[in-house]
Amino acid sequence: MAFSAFDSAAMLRAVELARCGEGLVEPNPMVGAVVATAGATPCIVGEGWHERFGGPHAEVIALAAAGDRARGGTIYVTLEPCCHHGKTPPCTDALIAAGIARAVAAAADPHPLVAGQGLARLAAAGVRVDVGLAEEEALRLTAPYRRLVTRGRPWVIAKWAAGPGGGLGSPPGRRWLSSEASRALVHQLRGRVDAILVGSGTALVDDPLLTPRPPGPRSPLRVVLDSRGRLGIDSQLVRTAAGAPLLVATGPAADPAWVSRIRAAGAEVWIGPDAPDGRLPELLAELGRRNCTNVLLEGGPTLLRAAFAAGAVDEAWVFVTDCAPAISDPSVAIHDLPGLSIDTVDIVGGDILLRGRLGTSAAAPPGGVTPGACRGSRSASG
Ligand code: AOF
Ligand code: ZN
Repeated sequence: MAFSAFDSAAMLRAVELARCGEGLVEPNPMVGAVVATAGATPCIVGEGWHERFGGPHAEVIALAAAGDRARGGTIYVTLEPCCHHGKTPPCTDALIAAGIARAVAAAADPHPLVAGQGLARLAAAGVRVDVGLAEEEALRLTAPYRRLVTRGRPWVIAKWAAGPGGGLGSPPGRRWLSSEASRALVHQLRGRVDAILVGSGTALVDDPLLTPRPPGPRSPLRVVLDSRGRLGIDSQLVRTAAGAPLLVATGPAADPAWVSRIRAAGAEVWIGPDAPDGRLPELLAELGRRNCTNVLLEGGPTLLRAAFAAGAVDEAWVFVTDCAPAISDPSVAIHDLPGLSIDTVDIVGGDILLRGRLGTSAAAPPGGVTPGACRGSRSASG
């Protein structure tokens, strides 16, 4: 299928709109849609995106904006339209009822109740269906959703501060080494993920709160992987458990008296498998069962190394500071990470932020929403 320049522009606009739902729609996918008139000089008559979990889908919002002008027109949508009743009715029915003549989808929906059936339903109703335009962008956009739907585990973002050598995280006892601007960016990231995970060494030495400040669209579950049951009842994490959920993941050898004390303080204790190697993958599977779409791994070096060794990391955020190389653990460096490909390099405050994906992971391109992309885009532009 040859797509026109207008097709491409309309679909890239839909991708841009989809991103406006980041942090608000999960565990649903981010989806954007654009409705255009047909003919030699098409124009966009409606735009929309899935704005929040449980709310209307992108197509329905774009069709509402287009009104009667959708009849005989084309819809560009970043994900195959759904054909099942979830919290909202099937988008395929809405498209057919609106008289859409052509549907262009960037990629299929891996959801078992859709998986090609949405496109088939449209085709059976006489709608011309074209698939695969801007597929790479669409796959990146929905990579965390796809990870959850197809593998039952969340998308894992590993974040660490590194010296110029790129070593994996600062040793315990050193608080954030990067700039104010970097810290603000991390808090933004915290506010859009479902869980924040640290190892017990970091929890003991740094005594962190692990909350997004200021709050973001999501309130992440705070998780400590604490195999030996070392987290103190007087730690900031445990003391704030009543207000911000805390999950302490440990092993079967943990002292039952300690488990009881942690539970009595209002935290949840999850007891994983005996084998330490299996504990992190099992914990991620447990977070997947809880519908966590994105998990942020904040260190320290032991947990980060274990996560990389288990092939559990999908995306990396590395804040390279100009502090002395001695701040970072030289035993593992960025260039040792197999399959890490850096997508973006940004200057943030006084730091360099490298963001990339691991292995074959198709991450959402880091960087979030383009400023202004969501403003005033609902009404028809032509
Ligand atoms: C679309 N357009 O904008 C989105 C889709 O519970 P519901 O009704 O919100 O349905 C959620 C499912 O619908 C989700 O798992 C995925 O398969 C699909 N998401 N589909 O046509 C959208 N967000
Ligand atoms: Zn739908």
